Amino acid sequence: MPPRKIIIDTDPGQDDAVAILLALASPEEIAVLGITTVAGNVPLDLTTRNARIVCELAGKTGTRIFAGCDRPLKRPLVTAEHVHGKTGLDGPTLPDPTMPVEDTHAVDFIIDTLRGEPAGTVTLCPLGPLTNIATALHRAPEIADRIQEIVLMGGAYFEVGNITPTAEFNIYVDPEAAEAVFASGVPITVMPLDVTHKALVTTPRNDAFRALGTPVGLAVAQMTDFFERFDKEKYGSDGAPLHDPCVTAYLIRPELFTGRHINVEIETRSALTLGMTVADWWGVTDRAPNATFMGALDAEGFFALLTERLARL
Ligand SMILES: [Ca+2]
Repeated sequence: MPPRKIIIDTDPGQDDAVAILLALASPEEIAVLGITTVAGNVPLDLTTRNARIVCELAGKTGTRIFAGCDRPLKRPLVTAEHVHGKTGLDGPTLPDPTMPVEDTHAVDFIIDTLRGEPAGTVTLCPLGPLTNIATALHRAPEIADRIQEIVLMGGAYFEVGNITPTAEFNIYVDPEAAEAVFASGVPITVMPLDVTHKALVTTPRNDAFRALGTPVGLAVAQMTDFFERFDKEKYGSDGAPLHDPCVTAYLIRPELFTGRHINVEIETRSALTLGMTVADWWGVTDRAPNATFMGALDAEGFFALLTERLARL
């Protein structure tokens, strides 16, 4: 099988960084056509900068990076420096990036790529708020039929929320964009907090990254050290959840994940539950299924894959 062609849409973020590294380390399974950036964890200038830093860390300076939307569709931007630090990539000390950003806007790149590649051969992998994807679908509705699949990190059902009591960050930041994407008819696979909170970087797992003895292994260990302090305090867990790498791991080893094909709707009006992913896990409505919502993860298999692939960079 030829590698699967993907566009990574991202707001790095330490866990975005690990997701990107995993994809770039896996050319047999994944061909990264481009990385598009969006405002989310930190503002757009920083997410774009961080995407370049990560590609340079991986030694993949030929990767094409496109800057996208700098704010949500209808709301002011909410960021998450309290989790990711001031730069969004706090932890390791990495050099200022020198590789270029493409002149084309991320939304134009997404549209042009989907028009140019054979229908059904390009997968979109959003790791941040869905602003770029929703904007592309709005501007060129015909691309919906050409997208192979959208595999995204966002939402929660049993874990409910992380930025509010009922909402996960990526969906909360741009709920109107999420609503448009979930209504698009494109096949969607969702990695919610229910799964990503099972991808915990325990001390032995982080030691395994560090023990790779490479710049990538050390940087990943330092990134995880930085942002796990937040989750340890908040949840009392053994380590930080690696949210976004669940998306790229799924493309390589889908059998590590199990879930249900269900209806998922996005709350856009309630003050209390704005951005909630209302997931009909138990099938109590007759609303049509529109997403495969993951619920379980083989965490040992996930970390074995991640460590093995990061060792290649
Ligand atoms: Ca992210």
